Amino acid sequence: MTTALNRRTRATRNRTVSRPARSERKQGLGSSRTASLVVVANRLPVHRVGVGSNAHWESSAGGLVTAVAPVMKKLPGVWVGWSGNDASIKPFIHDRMRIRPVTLGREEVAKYYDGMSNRTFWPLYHDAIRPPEFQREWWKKYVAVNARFAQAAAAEAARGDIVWVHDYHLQLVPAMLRERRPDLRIGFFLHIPFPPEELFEWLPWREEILKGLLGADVIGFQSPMAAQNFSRLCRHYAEAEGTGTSLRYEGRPIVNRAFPISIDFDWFDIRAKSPAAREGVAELRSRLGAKRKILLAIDRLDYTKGVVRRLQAVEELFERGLAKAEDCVFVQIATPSREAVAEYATLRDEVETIVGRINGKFSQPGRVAVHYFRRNLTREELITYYAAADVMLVTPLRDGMNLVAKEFVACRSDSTGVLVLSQFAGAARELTRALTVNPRDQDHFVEALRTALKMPREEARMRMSMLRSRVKRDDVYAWCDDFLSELRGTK
Ligand code: ADQ
Repeated sequence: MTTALNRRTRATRNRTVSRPARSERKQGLGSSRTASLVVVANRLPVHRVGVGSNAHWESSAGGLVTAVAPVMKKLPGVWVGWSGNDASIKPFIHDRMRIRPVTLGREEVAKYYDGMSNRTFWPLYHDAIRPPEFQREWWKKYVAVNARFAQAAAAEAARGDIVWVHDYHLQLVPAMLRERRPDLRIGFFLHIPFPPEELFEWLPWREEILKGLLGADVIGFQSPMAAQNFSRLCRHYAEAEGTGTSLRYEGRPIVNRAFPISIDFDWFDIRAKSPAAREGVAELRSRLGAKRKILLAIDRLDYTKGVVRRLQAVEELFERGLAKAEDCVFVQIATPSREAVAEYATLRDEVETIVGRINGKFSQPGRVAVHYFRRNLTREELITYYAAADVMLVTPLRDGMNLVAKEFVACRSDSTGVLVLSQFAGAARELTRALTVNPRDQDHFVEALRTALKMPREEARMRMSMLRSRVKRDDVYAWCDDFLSELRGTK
């Protein structure tokens, strides 16, 4: 009943942005029609698989795609992004979405993506967990590539359309797009944290970045703290005026506030309850050892996710005899990520060394202490793991939100399972019934693991059902609706 109602509500919401006729797409036409949506993101929501006549496009996994793709399927529009290789590809339709590829050459990928995006912005915006690097050559390419994305978006958008730019790769696009197309409503959403003044000030191009973002009408962050950091910096470096959540810049009003991203709760919930998923869970549990408690972690293999600290806490748990391989197993699933960047290769070696060390010390015949899988899983496999685990460890050192925490909650339809969550994940602000930890405080971390493993069933159930109500209510559709209605000015 509730699900049917939700679907109806969503269908109504989604009708507010409808696809224009093909002929209307040309710039300058369609002033009386409902505005369409153009999403601009570094990557396309699809990737090429197979070779020769078997080659085709498939939908991709990952934070942004997971969040926006379900909405885009119901809000027909255009997605502008890089295809992931240097081939020049014509626009095409995939799963009812128009795809407009942006071509990047090898040198551009090395400087704009591996360099400026992943070795400057990524570490700088994540508390400088690794030292950010600043190179003028990377910056030049970042500017040039941002201009190409802005040009592609300008060409795709009809008069008065809504353009939604995503993430740290494209922070100059809002202002570049406004310069070309002042008729558009432009939104920007940052999926990662926005740093405090004392870190952001390191950036040699700090004013350019702030002014680039200020080209948007609505600037969304994962947390109020990020929005406040931005606001303070804009007043200081860009001569903007205003408060924590609304600014004035060059005579225009700008909304800058938190829009915490979420997941398609019902999608996970329905699949996790299916007979196929239940069978998968039973099989997985019997393979891992029917009576063993399963501790689970699923992340991109990234230094912000705290994989090493987590393994050290698990190691101590075994070392102090608080858990034994006979009755407890830790499963770490890690998606390979950014392997062209040196820090990521080093991290992989470090993780593999610790896993080997723990297993060398604590595994028993037929009872491996840590199962480590460095690979991509299908959504169905992920759901099986989420639904089978007793304790889920989501313990990043810093994370904009973390969708894994919310996916786990959505997969626990019987309200079992305990979530251990880092206070430095954006999700901790909403998921207050999780056991929160400071992942750098190992005593506290080990204690939280012990508490999670021993938590009485009733307490776990009470906590999980509150977590589920929260994620169900504030799902990805609510997030999208909130952002887009703010952008349309209909809030
Ligand atoms: P990410 O850093 O990529 O995203 P996260 O929010 O955890 O992080 O999303 C990861 C997604 O990848 C999840 O949907 C998860 O299911 C999937 N995934 C993880 N491991 C996988 C595996 N082995 N196989 C298949 N799928 C896997 C960025 C920010 C986050 C923010 C999101 C969305 O860093 O803080 O939550 O964007 O805004």
